[in-house]
Amino acid sequence: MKEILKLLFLSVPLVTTAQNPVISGQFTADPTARVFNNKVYMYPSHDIYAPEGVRQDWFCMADYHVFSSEDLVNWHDHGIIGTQEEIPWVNPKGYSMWAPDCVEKDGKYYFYFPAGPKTGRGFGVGVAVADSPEGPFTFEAEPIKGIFGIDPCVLIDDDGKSYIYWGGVSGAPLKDNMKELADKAQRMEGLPSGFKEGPFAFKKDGHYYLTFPWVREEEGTEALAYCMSDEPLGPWEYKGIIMKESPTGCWTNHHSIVEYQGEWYLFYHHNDYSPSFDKRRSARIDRLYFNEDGTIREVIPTLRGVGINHANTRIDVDRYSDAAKEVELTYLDTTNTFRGWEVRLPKKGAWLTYNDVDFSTIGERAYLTANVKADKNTRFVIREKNKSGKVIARINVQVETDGQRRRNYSGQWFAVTAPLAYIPQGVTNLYIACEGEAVSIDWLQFKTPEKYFTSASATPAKPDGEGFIRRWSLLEPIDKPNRSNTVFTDTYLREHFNMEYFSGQFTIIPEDGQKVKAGKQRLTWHKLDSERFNVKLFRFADGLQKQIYGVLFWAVTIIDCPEEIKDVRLAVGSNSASMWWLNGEEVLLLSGDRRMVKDDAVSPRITLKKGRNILRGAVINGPGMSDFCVRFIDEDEKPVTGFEIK
Ligand code: FUB
Repeated sequence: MKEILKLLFLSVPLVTTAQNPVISGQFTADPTARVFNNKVYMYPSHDIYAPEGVRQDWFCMADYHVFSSEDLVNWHDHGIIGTQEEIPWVNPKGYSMWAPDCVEKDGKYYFYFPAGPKTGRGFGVGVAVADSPEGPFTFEAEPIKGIFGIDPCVLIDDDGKSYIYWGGVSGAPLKDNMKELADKAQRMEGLPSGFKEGPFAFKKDGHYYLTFPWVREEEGTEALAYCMSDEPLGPWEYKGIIMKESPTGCWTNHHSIVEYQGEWYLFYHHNDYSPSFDKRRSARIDRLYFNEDGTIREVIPTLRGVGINHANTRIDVDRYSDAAKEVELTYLDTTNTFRGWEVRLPKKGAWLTYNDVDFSTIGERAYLTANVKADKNTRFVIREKNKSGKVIARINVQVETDGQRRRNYSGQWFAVTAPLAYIPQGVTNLYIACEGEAVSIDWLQFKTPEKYFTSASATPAKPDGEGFIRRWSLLEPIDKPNRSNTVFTDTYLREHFNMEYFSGQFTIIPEDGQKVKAGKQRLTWHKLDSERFNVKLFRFADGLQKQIYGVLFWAVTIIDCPEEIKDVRLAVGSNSASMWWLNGEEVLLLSGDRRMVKDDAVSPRITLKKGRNILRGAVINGPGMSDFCVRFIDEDEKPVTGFEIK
């Protein structure tokens, strides 16, 4: 069973994205990051909810996962690499698989981990070996002799010698086999007094660094601190703090430091997804900088984290880089914190910034979708970089009063869209500010509309290979509120399609850009070629920022036949109901709540006269998508293609 579960994890990788914490859906504490084969691998410990019968107020961990990423934004979960039940010396009911490490030597990957043993007390440190950083790992039958403690970390020096550090803090050289101590353990000298654990050692520019979580004040919590030395096992000189204690009181912190593609990163943890119990933690990443003399600058934890977000992916602006102090951050759902956060800009002028968004994939005519919540109509602006930066988009948040269309109900989440006034180049920072009443934002996404239409050219078109007519004059949607499509009976449709909405409705041969008045609406005709066999009316309306639901569309096209073509049938599919007229005569009615299906309905036999034939259609829809596909078929149900579309 365990094997099956393991396989399932391996074959259904979880891809998680961006910002801090970097993994959601599961807890990931004590993250050790290593670079193997040009990717960053993260080996965290795996906090879980304690099962019944197991101590509820303590750390609880039963297995390890490994994650990898090429951009520090998208993380791939390679699944479980070891469980407490399968490792020979580990207590299968210990739930004590604490902070691990993994290093590579001569093409083999050595995974080190602490756990409670089957017999005896305390912690031992085990090792497992694999040919790949993702495993499968083979576990040694016994823990490493001479190590009693937690949190192993291994440093491989430039001369190939390896050293292992653990607990608070001891160290020893490792034999070449990486599985045994080459000498006895020694306490590291020169470290500041106070509780320490989770050592992470590394070497840079000839300096050895020993970094560790440290309780520097009585009754305090863990800060991250470091010492430096010219020797791998010290003596050490205390240098300072890398990260201060958690501002929200998470007792532990545990970290690793890694260089990737020329930049340095601090991996650490915080109890973001478990605010009321700090023993369920989640991995975070922030940039780390060195001073010229090799000392480390303090890292200020951010919600934004690291990596570049592509503008066309969902950007959780609640994980902002910086914000005005009145900005409020809350969980979307306190019963499921993994759903993440929402940010509230409570008043006019409240702002936040979100750094490093890449617009290079955003094309012309782009627009923005934002998931928002508001009680009253309001507005917010997105500028490039800062308060006086260029306006990228201004978003009007209209809270619905009649509840008929987009369902933008007060106090509930809904999506709003706005065209982009300006498209930044490359990677830039966003500045978002409220310009009216309070507004909450969950995410933003920039989009370039897929191409559904092009302007019709002057050259006549032909039906496509299957006979579908793709050139049409389409009128912008007429407001025709209907809550459901079930009202579209023959009687309703005859009455409502034959009503006059605009003058010349049954005779007009519209010019591109020609305007008509339908009630209070002033609407424009657009002469278009559809990119697809089905004419996507929904996309037509959406692309023009017009209403998409509860609407009536009118379409006209001109069929030019070199000869009379007898005994053809008009074959139509539409979403939803539609009616079609050829040369002024009704030829087909599609009633009811329809989906668009090719040749869903066919007309009686009709004749296409020599020369110009005017085909006119009207499509009505309540909620949902609207589109149609139209062709003529002959008596053998073959498409008729011997005409031009003008
Ligand atoms: O995750 C369990 C323990 O908490 C780690 O081993 C310590 O470093 C602390 O983070």
